[in-house]
Amino acid sequence: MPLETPARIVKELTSRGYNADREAVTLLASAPNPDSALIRAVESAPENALKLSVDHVREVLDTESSDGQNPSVSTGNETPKPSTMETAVPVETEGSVSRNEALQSVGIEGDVTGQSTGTGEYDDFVTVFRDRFQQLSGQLRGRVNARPTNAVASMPGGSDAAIVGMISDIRSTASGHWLVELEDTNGTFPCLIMKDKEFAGLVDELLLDETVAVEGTLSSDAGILFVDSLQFPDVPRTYKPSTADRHVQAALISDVHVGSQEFMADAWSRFTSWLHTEEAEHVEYLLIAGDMVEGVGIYPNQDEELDIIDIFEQYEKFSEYLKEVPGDMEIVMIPGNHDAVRLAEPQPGFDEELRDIMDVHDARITGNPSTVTIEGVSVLMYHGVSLDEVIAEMPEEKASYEEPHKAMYQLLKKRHVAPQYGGHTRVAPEEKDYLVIDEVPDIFHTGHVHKLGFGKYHNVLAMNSGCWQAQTDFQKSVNINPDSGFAPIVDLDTLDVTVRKFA
Ligand code: D5M
Ligand code: FE
Ligand code: ZN
Repeated sequence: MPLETPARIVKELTSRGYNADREAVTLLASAPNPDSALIRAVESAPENALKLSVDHVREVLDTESSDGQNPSVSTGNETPKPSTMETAVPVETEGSVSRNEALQSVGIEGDVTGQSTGTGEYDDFVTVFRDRFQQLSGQLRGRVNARPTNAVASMPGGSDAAIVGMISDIRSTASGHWLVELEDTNGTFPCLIMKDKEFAGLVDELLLDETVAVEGTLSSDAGILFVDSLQFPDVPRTYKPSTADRHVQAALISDVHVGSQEFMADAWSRFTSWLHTEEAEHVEYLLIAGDMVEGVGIYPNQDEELDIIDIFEQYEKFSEYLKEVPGDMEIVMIPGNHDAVRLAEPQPGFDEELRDIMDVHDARITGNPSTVTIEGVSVLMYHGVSLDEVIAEMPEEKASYEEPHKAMYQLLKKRHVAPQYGGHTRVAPEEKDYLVIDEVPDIFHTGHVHKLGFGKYHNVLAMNSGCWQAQTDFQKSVNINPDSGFAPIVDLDTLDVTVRKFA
């Protein structure tokens, strides 16, 4: 497993109380027998040395190659057994790699934290829906010559007309056509999509409450619009994402689930050890898209699978794991549905008490969703609860657990992270709709479904980043087969992705 060798070497060295130069680690990793080389290097290290130098390692390797296999070293096991979390010395800022913190930059927008105004009254729901409609219809208005529904109703029969509205109903007719009711601030209007239209295949992508534009011809009594074209707010096909102007990378992860018996501590520590190696020297950002901990009382009988039953202790343990991340990396995190913040979206970032527990690493804590700009690249971070619904509503080829990024494409197309109201996704009423995707992001990062999948939609990188939890009994019962222990790494200068596996 050559990829993991530097990580194991760093881990092994730190568990023995040593750091090493980056080049020293690389040299050890490339030795014919890294295990024995490492042991010899440690055993022959100068007294009081805290760090193995590259010269020292070179010396060891030279003698090793001249006297062949070193008889004093047992090589029965090719791979040194990684130490357990409890015995590993957390490596903070003194890893073998140093990142240029002076160049790092993070900006945050669209964060509800501290801005929440909702009281939960009916009027607040009206306000948030009006804001959503205003924002999304604004995106569509320039493209069609739309009129309000009540004005369309008084046009002469047979006229051409266009409407921008929210979908309030979708029904199939006896003859297999589709009747879609659109609602705007003036009323509703029925629109008929004939099954033989070339865009009829788009009907199965439609979700209730999303905003679309239609153009067509009115029936002779002006009571219905025969639709000739259907448009989504969408991302322009020609969208040109911004990229970093230096070679710098971000690790995009989510769903750590500390506190669950299935949290994969070994995979996590292999990941964080790897972050200390030369291979990871350009990984300067770690973005975590929610579900830091397993939480309590999230689903029936969850307590039977909890390793830590106290929610605060779960966050304390999580922050210990966070300490393993090199101190010179920037961390940004948002909450998910297992975290101890309100479930309704937008979710504010963690409260003071939890921030205090998690302040070990100076991580930036922001709401779900939020747009985080790193090195000029905007990343829309959203936990992803609505993905379950998109997947449930759409045919397999358009959105599935096997290809979660395709469900993300749908959210980009609808320019809203939770288009359908009233299902799994609970929406909190606010003065503005934080869930609208007002600006096109360069990267869209979600988690929640515990599946790794990524791809480009109109040049936007959509990344669903898997999880750090093995399959739970509960997931087994609902047939969820998670992708655990992967860390997708994004080059911010090209938006290329490399997936690293640590499980
Ligand atoms: O969600 C992990 C995955 O498990 C996600 O796709 C939702 C799914 N899940 C969670 N709860 C349920 C229930 N009650 N029924 C069906 N599927 C579910 P996570 O947020 O990590 O629990
Ligand atoms: Fe999760
Ligand atoms: Zn989740």
